[in-house]
Amino acid sequence: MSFRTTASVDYVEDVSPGRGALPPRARYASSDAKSLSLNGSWRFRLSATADAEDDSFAGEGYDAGGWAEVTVPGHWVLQGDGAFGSPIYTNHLYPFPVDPPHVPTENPTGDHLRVFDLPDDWPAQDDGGAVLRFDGVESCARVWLNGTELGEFKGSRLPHEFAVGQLLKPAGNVLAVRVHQWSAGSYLEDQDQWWLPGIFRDVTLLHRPAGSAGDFFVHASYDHTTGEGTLRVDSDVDGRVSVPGLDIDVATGEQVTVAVDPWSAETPKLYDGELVTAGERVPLRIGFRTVALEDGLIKVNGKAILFKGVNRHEWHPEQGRALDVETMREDVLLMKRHNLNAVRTSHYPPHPAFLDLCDEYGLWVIDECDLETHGFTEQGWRDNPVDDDRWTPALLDRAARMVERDKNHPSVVLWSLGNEAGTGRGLTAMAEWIHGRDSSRLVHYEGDWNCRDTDVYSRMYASHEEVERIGRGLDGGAGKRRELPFIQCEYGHAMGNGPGGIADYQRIFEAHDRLQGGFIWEWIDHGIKHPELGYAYGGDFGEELHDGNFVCDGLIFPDRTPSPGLVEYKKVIEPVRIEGDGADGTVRVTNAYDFGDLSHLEFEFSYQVDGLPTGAHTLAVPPLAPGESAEVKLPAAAPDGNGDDVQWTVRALLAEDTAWGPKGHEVAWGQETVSPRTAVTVAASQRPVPGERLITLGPATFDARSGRPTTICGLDVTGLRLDVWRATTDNDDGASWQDDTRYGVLWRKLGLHRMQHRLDAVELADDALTVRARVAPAAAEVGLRTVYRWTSDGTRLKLTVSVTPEGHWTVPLPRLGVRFGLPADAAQEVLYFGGGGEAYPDTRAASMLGQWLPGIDALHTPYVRPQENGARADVRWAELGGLRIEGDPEFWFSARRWTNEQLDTARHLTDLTPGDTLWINLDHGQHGIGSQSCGPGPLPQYFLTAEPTEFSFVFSTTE
Ligand code: IPT
Repeated sequence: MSFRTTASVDYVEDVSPGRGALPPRARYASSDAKSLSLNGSWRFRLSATADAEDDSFAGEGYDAGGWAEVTVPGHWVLQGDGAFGSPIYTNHLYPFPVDPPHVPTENPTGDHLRVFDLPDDWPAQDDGGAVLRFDGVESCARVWLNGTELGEFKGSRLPHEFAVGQLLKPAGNVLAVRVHQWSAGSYLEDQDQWWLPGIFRDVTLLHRPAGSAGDFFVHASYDHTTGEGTLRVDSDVDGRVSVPGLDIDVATGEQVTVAVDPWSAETPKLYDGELVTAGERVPLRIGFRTVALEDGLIKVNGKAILFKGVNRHEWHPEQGRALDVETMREDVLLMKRHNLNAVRTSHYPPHPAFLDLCDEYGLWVIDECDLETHGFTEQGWRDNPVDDDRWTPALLDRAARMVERDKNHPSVVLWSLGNEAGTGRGLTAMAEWIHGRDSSRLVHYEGDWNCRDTDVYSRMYASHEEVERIGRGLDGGAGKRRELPFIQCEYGHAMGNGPGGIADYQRIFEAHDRLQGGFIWEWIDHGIKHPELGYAYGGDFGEELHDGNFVCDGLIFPDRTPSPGLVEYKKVIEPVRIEGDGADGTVRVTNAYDFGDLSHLEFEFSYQVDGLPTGAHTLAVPPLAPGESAEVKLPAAAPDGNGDDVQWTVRALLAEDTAWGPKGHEVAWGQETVSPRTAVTVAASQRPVPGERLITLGPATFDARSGRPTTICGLDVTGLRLDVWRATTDNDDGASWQDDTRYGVLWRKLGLHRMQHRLDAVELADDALTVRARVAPAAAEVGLRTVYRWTSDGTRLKLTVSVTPEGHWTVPLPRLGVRFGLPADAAQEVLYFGGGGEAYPDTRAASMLGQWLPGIDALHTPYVRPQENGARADVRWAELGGLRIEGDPEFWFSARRWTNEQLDTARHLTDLTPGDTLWINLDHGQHGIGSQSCGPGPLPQYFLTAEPTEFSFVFSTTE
């Protein structure tokens, strides 16, 4: 005999999308109909299973006085100081046994209760109805109003509405919502992010007056050959559509064509209009634009566009996916200020207000459906819901809820079926339905490389070489795919330090028409603010399965501070190219916008000598049309550098305030060296003088036994030696599924983090102190024969390091240089002439030469999981604590209050505590960064190959 005691919760494991909700419809931000926000504090009771409590709490008169409270919108696991369970991060693995549609018995269930009164001015019962709207609940909810059950639904990041008019009372309405963390829907929501149950988007009661608007579809196209826009608003409820700015006043369903300014991400022209039905006035914001697949290209308004995009998850370090509008605006402003023009809403439709902002400020959007079944990859995609007809209604429901909600946004140019869901009939059904419902946009899905259902060939993390091949049309593939444009819906994995190599991708994108750009993975680190750990990531809440800090892979830190990766990306995708062409005093300016000219920019020009600007000039640049270039003569002759570097810098700045950036905001820049410095020479005129324990040479003393400097120019120096180790970055370590070129792993295996320094000789000659050593890891034949040669002219001290690899080196070096310690209080800041901001060989596009004065702490980039960071490129000289260091050639500079080894073992930022030594690295070379935490490693040209090398530094006292 078998029986179940839980009949009342069968819906949780039902593959259907739900019961009782109204059909999906267009979403609009406001209208003259009344609405009541039900956000705020709700009574809350958490149960361990779906059926632990009966539904009596939903009845009127229930006393929930003893319950806890939570804030709606919110996730209960992020509230109550741990009393309500904790977040789980698994990446693509389901955190429960894969037996669809079944979910665990242990199914955290949150009963939410809210009692509300209608405002005094709420219309009377007989004036139409009312609708209760949930904008997002994870993952399954059952709803009651005043004791009457309204229904239940799944589809976490999609809206659900219920008709409630007949149930409302003027006062004391009881709204009860039972939310289950796990449901059949969870199988469709296996996105790489935290599992966060709760009512995490708004709950709103909407009055629906008699004759109010139903669903409506704003069709607003643009004909670039005539400059005219065509508007037609199809509406379930008849009415009129007016656009005063265009003298439009037509009936719904009626088409009108007038001259308009088109909408684009660069020129987000919106016309205010209104849809007026018998019972409601709905403000419209209309953008005219036409999206088409033409000549194998994605064209908007007749022009092929280039996506300079990013994947955006919704994230806030304290609120999780419950974002307020100001946070959304911050994202959009940051994107616009960093030259991004596109967002993929990975991997679900965002809060609708985000799309309003994209319309307003101008961003191309790939709106992605709330669908991912990635965990089925573990079983060869067997039982994948997207290839099982029983699930198709749920998939179609999700597609419809996205398209109907978001169809009136001009910013949305592509619909995406979802992410990482394999292939199957359900996806085809979604694509067919979307194509049929909205022929004005294209359909995207990455998971099917044959592009059976899609209008664009999309891939993720393809190598430079493969992208180039695709660009040349040499990628083979099925017939249909050959005709399609290509995008990388994910590339440049921004986990930790990186991504590297994005400038190289951009060059390839720009070289081939078929390549229409890409979307960096991803926008923000999903770190959770944590009292002891700073920011928590996978495993920090005791999850039995987790993927560590793979959830922290954004271009901005959890607190939305831009990481160096975003600064690099801004430079790589800048819409104006400013390049020198040698010594003849001209600069080449190219307009890399798709639509706009350069009239909104002003150009500023200056020379700098030894990194110090010699005065600013304006540069007259013609208002070039997209794609055009001009050679512009520099308005002044270069100053004489007298042996110092001379560069020019040209900056393109906003000429006026815009919606997203103030006048003077830097959009693009270019820099070129006109004449290089002559490196400092030191005559080796001094003889090292041996003492009992110390050797003196010019301004330095050395330990006689080890040959190591103990003081240089009066500063105590410790531990100076060759250094090849860096605290491996996430991109060095690579993802576990990557091939055998994960150098972070190979370096550690070889022992480069535990190099032994054997002293072979300390030699005193008339003109030099020479220290010979061999630097090598235990158990290996490879080593680096190292010679430190010290000379001095009496005031200055020169160190020349020669390194000769021995044995058979099969890996590049992480870094190559010297490191040493200074007393912790020796310096609080460093003045240097070199590249500003963090840079590595393949992340140095944004490194602008100049004199910079960062504090020591500002030289540390706070990656959520500590790792190598903060190097400054092309440093000619640096001064700190009264010590001046000049390099020949230029060097990489880092300073930190802990050792590389301490950095290497730290798991969280809070593990790093300043010690009594300030550690300086002067590097001749650094290995590239690449993107191997989820993509290809560094390109060969960024390898730091072990080969015979010599470099030198000159130490002196600052003047
Ligand atoms: C790819 C996913 O689409 C994305 O959600 C995220 O997990 C990203 O990788 C890595 O951070 S899937 C990957 C296996 C290529």
